[in-house]
This record gives sequence, C-alpha cells and structure tokens, in this order.
Amino acid sequence: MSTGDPPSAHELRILCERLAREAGSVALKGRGDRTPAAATKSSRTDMVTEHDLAAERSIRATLERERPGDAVVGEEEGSSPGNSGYRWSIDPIDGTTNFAYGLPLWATSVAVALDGTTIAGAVVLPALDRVYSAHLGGGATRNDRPISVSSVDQINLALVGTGFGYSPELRSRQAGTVARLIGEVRDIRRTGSAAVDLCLLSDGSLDVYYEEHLNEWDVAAGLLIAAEAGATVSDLAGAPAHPGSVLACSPGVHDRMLDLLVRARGIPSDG
Ligand code: LIP
Repeated sequence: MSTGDPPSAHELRILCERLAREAGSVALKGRGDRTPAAATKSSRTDMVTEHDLAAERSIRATLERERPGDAVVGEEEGSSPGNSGYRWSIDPIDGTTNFAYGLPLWATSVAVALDGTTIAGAVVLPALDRVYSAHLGGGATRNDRPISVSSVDQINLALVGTGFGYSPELRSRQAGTVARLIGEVRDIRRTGSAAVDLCLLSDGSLDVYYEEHLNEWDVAAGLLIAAEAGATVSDLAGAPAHPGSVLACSPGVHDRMLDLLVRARGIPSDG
C-alpha cells in the first residue's frame, strides 16, 4: 500500500493481519510472565504486563510510519488523534490473565474504521498459530480459509460463550445470569478473551457469545469477523451491538437466546 492512495478494505485487512501478527510475536516471547509492568487497572486482578505495552508499541510504531494521519485508540496507551477519517483500534493482548498464566487462549486484535464504520480487522492467536480476519463485504477467514458460523437451530443444543468483568460485584451478577441460563442451553464456556470468543463463534466452535461492559478494542475486529462469518449480531436488548452489550449468534438461535437472556438477566440489567 503506497502512502497517499486510498487503501481498499482488503488492503487494510492485510495490514491488520500484519500488525497483529508482529505484535503477537512480540507478546508471545513473554507468555507466562506474570510480572506486572504497572499498577493493575480497573481492579486488583486486571493486569498489565510489559508485554502488553511492548506489543501495543510495535503496532503504534508501524502505524506512525505507514499510516500517519490516522487516529489510534489502544488498550494500554489511550487515544492519539488523526485527521484522515481512519481510526485504528488495538488490543495488544486480549485475555491478559490467560497470557500471564501461560494458557493459550489470548489474542492480539487490530481493527480499522473509516468514518465510524469498521471496515477491516484481524485477530491473531499466537499460541495457537491462528489468524482470523475479515473486511466489510469480503467474508471471514481463519488461516486464509473461509469460515462460517454453525447451523444450530435449537437453543438447548447451543454451546454458549460469555465473559465476566473485573469488578467483584459485576462478575457476581454475571455469574447469576449464567446460573439461570445453564439449564436452557447445551453448556457454557468462559475462554477469558472476548476477541477469541468472537472468532470461535465465527468458525462454528461456539454457537452463541454474549457479554457486557467490554471496551471497543476487545470487540472491534471480532464483531466484524463474526458478522462476515454470518452471525446475527445485536446488543442484549436486540438493538445494534456496542462494546457495552454484545450478543452474537448463529442465526438459527439468536431470537431464542435474546428471550432467554432477557429473562435470565432480569430487569434491571446486570449493569
Ligand atoms: C478481557 C476480555 C474478557 C472479559 C474481561 C476482559 P483483557 O480483556 O476479553 O473476555 O471477560 O473482562 O475485558 O483485560 O484480557 O484485555
């Protein structure tokens, strides 16, 4: 991609893959290292390691060189403004707890939006050597092969992924929802990474994923990949998804899952 030419969504997808692969390799060197780089973030268990910081810096350095003028928002270093209309969303390590404990389900996630619409994204799982990516209208792939969501159409046969926030009060409420749901579905999984969950939904390894109170960088790439893999995506009330509320399903179980969630969460919501 030469500077100055407007890049196609496909070219940006390739760049997302490269950025996420490079940062993922930087992070992989530190897998299993629990040494905190700084004070924890939102709670005592919300870690940041020097590897999160190094991986994010690797992406920012390439973007500064190759995409000057684009805005960037990242989990560890916040926002830098731009004037091009493009905005990058970076999570250097999604699933930091898994990463720090040497578990394989963590990912580097990179997405780019043009004028507010995500047009390309990649999620790389370095410990499993998997690269998921998509561009708007271009389908989703895993390691360059097309993927699609499952064809499940009965909620009691659906394998559901979800996640919990870091605040003890919030996660207790979220566990209450899980307790009310678990008798209605095949089973429930908590991988520890929203980006990974959305990719597993996209290749049919999960049938449903829902979570609340996430951040933009956790889900920007994964939501595009899921939509391009054929998922039906909404928030937990059936309106458009946003990082605060995400429900992504195989189309055959979306409406039923929405009903179940409304009942299981009760009113007011888990938030
Ligand atoms: C994590 C998510 C996870 C969610 C956690 C947290 P981190 O991101 O991906 O699924 O349940 O609350 O937000 O902190 O590992 O980058």
